[in-house]
Amino acid sequence: MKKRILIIGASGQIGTELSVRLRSVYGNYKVIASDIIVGDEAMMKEGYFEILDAMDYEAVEDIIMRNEITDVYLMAAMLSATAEKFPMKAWNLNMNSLFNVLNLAKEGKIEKVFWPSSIAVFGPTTPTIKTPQKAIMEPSTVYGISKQTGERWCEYYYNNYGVDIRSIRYPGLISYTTIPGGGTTDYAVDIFHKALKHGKYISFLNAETTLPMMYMDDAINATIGIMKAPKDSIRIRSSYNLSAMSFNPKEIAESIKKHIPEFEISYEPDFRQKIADSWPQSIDDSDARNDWGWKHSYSLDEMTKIMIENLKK
Ligand code: AKB
Repeated sequence: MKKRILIIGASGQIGTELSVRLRSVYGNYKVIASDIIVGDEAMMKEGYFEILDAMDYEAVEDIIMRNEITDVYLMAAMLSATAEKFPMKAWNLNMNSLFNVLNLAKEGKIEKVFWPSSIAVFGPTTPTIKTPQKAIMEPSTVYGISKQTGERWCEYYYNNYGVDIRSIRYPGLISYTTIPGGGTTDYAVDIFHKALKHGKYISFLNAETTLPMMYMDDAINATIGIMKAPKDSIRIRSSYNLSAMSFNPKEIAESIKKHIPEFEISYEPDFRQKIADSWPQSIDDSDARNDWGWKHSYSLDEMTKIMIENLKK
């Protein structure tokens, strides 16, 4: 069967880079990028792009049938900080978009689904260091509740309807192409822009707030890696823990100072501090490594170098 891919949420931070990479792997004409808003000029120009509302079942069905889509990457979501401000909007977007795709897969209209979960599925009662795949999950954020619920539904659709759903729990993601929107880990992207522009940054998280993080290339490799893995190797159908590095605002500032010695950071924690405090500091991702061969490539200093070099351009 020929592969035809649909990315929903292609204009976002992950969707933009995923579209570019999937087009380079499978060919431009096999990948349809879609979003409710237009995106990065290069991503839009390079291949097919359609405006699509992920919550509109008929529209999602139509684009899938018209393009004979086999694989869907559902990247549309409202992230943690924005979701605290608009709980019902976040719930509706995060859940309805998932049900639309799961139901189309249940009806046999698509073969394979990728849906991202997050470290936000964990909460204040979860062990924070090397958080295991299976741990207490009592998320205290709207976003976390939606992702945890989504995971339960993914597993249910796999167990009861045989839907080939694959998912990973992304940590905070850092990239230079597209600015993230509405997340708690977004400071780790913003800090590079402000360091280069103003030589200083006011962090909305305190100095010692350690969180799991990952350079975007690693996240894209993981996403495509889990989708390419043989069906039998995917033992977990809720979502896999995934890890690369952990750092706090003070540590990323130190890494930036190696390139911009005069860089200064100060701290003014806001409502996002509480969200960050409820999340793990580091993640045990041995199931992903053992089951489908996940491995990361980038460390904090390697990522810093790439971010600074590219943002300078
Ligand atoms: C957020 O900060 O909301 C996201 C996430 C960790 O899923 N980046």
